[in-house]
Parts: sequence; structure tokens; C-alpha cells
Amino acid sequence: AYKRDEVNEAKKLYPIELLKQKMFFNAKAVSLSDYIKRDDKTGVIAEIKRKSPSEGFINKHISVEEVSIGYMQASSSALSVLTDNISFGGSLKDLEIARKFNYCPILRKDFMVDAYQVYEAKAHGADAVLLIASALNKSEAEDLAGLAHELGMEVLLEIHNQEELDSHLGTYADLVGVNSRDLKTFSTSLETAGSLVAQIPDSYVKVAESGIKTPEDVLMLRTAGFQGFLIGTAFMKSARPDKACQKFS
Ligand code: IGP
Repeated sequence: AYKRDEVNEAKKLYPIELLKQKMFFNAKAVSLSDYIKRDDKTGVIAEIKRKSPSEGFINKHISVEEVSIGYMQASSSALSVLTDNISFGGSLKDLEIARKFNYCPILRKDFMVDAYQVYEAKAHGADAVLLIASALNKSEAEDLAGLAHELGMEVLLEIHNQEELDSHLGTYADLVGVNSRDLKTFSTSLETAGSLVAQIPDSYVKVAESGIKTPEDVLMLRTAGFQGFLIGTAFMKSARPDKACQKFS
């Protein structure tokens, strides 16, 4: 619910007309699904996340510039930047810094509930947005996805179970992410992801999200049918997230 208030505040301070004048608004986006499929990349979407509801503070001392560049030097396919401040300690500033220093697809990771946030994502340099099935009904998800596409961005639709897959499939997503973390209990189970991936049509790029700790996990998930691997905590817990990311390349 705090998202709605946050968005309404932001709209007053920075109306869409102003967002449209920002430099990145008219920049051409880079395709997240293409980069995930490239064979000179690892398929890893490397995440910048300072804290989380399940872990508390993960890493207070990062430089977004250094970490993002290091992630991409480790042959990652893309970056994911948390922009939610209250739960994850991120900001649109983080997104912009990652953008300025990298030519690669960048996912804006936040709880998207309003078209305004899609404009915001584009204006601060994102190439793709995350839409969470559990937070949006199908028609809301379709509206936001339609706008993202209009602005040249791709859409990663996040699901956690069969019901969400059934109710939201057909939403104009480019990628479908299976989140192994149960957002109610915060526990992760990679088996959940493995059993759901077979149900996702091949027209979508399939991304495994959360709880991935080792290169062996990635191999297991790739064998199950995933092409992309969204990894945050396993990298950010390290004093050198970029070095931790290199172990996956
Ligand atoms: C990364 P992990 O377990 O590697 O830190 O997970 C990513 O999947 C997680 O941050 C995430 C997330 C989300 C965060 C997935 N979906 C939705 C906030 C909102």
C-alpha cells in the first residue's frame, strides 16, 4: 500500500511531462531477452540489492558503479536494480548510475502498480520492467505491459505457482520469471521452479528467480529448462560482489 502513496507523491513532484524530457527517455533500449539468449553471456541477471525483508542488510557499502561494471565484466547477461527504498534500500538514482556506466539490458525491479512507474523506469534508463502476478490482476498487468512496450521496454512477468501462471499467461510479457521465494514465508525452493518451468510456453524466455547460490544450482535449473538466472543475495553478501559473480562465468 505504501507504493500507491509513494507514486502519488512522485507524480506531484515530477509529472510525466518532465520525465519525458529526461535524457534516457528517448534512448533506445537494449533487449533483455536477446542478451539472455546470447551464447557469449552466462544468462545471469545480476542484481544490486542492499537489503531485503528476509535478510535485513545484505551489503551497506557497495558502489553501484563498481559492482555493476564488475557484474558485466563477469559476462552477465543483464543487471537488475532494486529501486524500492523502504524494503530494499534502493533508488532510481541507483538505476541511473548503473545506466550511465554500462551498455547492457537493465531491469527495474520494484513493485509496479501504476503507469507512472513505467514512465519513471524508462526515464531513468531501464530496458525492462518487472510485473508481479501476485500484485496485479491480468488486466492491470496487460495495461502496464502494453505501456512498457510502447516505450520500447520488455516485460518480465513474475509468477510463483501454477494458479498465477494460468491466470496471467497471455499477458504481453517477453519473459516469464518463476520466483522460488514464497513471498509469504520467504522460504525458497528451487524444486518449485523446476516443476513449473515445463508449463511455460517456449515463446517466453524463462527466468529462474531467487535462492540461487551456486553454479551447480544454475546448471540444475538450466537442465530443467531455464535460460535466465536472477541472482542477488549470493553476490551481494560478498565483500566483492563482482568476484562472487565471476564464479558463475
Ligand atoms: C533475487 P536472491 O535470492 O538471489 O537475492 O533473489 C531476486 O530474485 C529477488 O530479489 C526478487 C525480488 C522480486 C525482490 C525476485 N522477485 C520481487 C523484490 C520484488
